[in-house]
Formats: sequence, C-alpha cells, structure tokens
Amino acid sequence: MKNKKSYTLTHVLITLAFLVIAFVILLYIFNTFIKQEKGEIDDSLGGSSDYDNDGIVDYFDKCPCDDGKEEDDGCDPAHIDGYTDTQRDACDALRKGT
Ligand SMILES: [Ca+2]
Ligand SMILES: [Ca+2]
Repeated sequence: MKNKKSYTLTHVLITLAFLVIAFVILLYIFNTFIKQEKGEIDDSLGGSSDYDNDGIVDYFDKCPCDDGKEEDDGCDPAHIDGYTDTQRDACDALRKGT
C-alpha cells in the first residue's frame, strides 16, 4: 500500500513537471509569435517609433526627421509643406539605418 502511494505521488510530480515544461515551451512560442506579429504591424504602419522625438510617431509625422509641433503636423515651420519625395526617401533611409 505504501509503495502504491509513493508511486502515485511520483507519478503526479512527474506529470506536473511535464506540464510546467510544456507550459514554458508554449509560452515561449506564443511570445515569439506575438513579437513577430508586432514587428509586422509596426512595419505596415511605418513603425511606431518617433525618430525626431517630437512626440508624434513617425506614421503620423509629416516630417519624421524634423522636430516639430503637433499643430504643424510634426514639421518645423520652415518645412510646413512637408518633405519632397526625395527628402522623405533620405529621411526613411536615415531612420532605417540604410
Ligand atoms: Ca516625430
Ligand atoms: Ca517631426
């Protein structure tokens, strides 16, 4: 009888250990998947970063390389019309480090 209880306790502990290991593995896989999805969403939105630190994320910032105010759409008043395509491409290259 004592051996049977001991066997049962050992069996429960092994099962619990297996479940904890499986849970950790699933958590790791889920975390990796979430990070990958977040990266894809950030890429589709042009990134959630604020390159010029003016408080306007790059996606909504008409001048992501110039510190500007929200009422100027993130642009310096000197660049109130925003960037030309060439300037925007140069800024994108700077932000992406390419
Ligand atoms: Ca900004
Ligand atoms: Ca800006």
